[in-house]
Amino acid sequence: MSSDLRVYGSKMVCAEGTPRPLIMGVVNVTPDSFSDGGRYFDGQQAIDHGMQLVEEGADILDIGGESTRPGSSGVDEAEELRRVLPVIEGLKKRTDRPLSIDTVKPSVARQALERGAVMVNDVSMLRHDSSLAAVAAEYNAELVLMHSRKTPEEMQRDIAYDDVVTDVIAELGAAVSEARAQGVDGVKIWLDPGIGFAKTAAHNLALLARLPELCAMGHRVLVGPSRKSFIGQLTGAAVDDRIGGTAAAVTAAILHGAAAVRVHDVAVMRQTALIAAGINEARHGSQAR
Ligand code: PMM
Repeated sequence: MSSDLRVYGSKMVCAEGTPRPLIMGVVNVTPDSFSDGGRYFDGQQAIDHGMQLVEEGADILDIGGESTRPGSSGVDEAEELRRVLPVIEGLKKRTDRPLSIDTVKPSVARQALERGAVMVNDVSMLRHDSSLAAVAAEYNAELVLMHSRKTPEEMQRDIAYDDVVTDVIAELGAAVSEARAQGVDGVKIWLDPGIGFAKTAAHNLALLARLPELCAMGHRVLVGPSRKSFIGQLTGAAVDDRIGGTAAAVTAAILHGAAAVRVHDVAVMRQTALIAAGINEARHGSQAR
């Protein structure tokens, strides 16, 4: 299986040659992440967890050392590096699956790319430090620009949009221009609506319902609804019990054009994604007749 997402992601081609969305498995090396905080804080546990996700069918592993849970404050660079680098090195030895680094810091991205990561996942959409784009360009890495406002500590306060979908598209558009100006090739850019980042439940639902408008920007779209609060708000389910709600959101995202989903429960979401992709294909097939 190729670790080159230009081939693997852009044409959405799986090993069997069938178009299908990609599954990004989450490897959080943090004591306090939203849904799995502390579980894989130890480096070896995080590596083993990543390998478990590969066995379950993850196409990409996203490794993060800084929690983005609403209300959380950041970690310093040295601590973030201490958390993620051994995990990237360990996973790189054990799998050829593409590795993504979930960071807002250019220095962390650089060190991760040096050790073989091929994707940078920036939840600040270049607002934290726009030179992150130059680092991605230098390594010819994939770059995820995820929509958010403010910092995780403050993002759920005073949330206001004129129209959440048009505002998210405009703000992502500005980030794309910045990334391009810093040398990132357009085909390397992925967009993410940032489910749960400066959004109410209604905003998240609107973004999922109108995802085709975001897809029309011409970049591959990644969506990360996994276990998030809006599922709890709609269903009353506790964070560990949101697999059904996550599957529904994954289905909606894929039916509406997502090229990849970022999830914790890889085996179940892979099955979910394959059914949604099959329905997409059937729809296109029936249009052709
Ligand atoms: N969500 C979280 C962290 N990183 N990255 C992208 N691209 N999209 C997301 O939705 C996203 C992300 C927070 O979720 P977690 O703490 O449960 O991993």
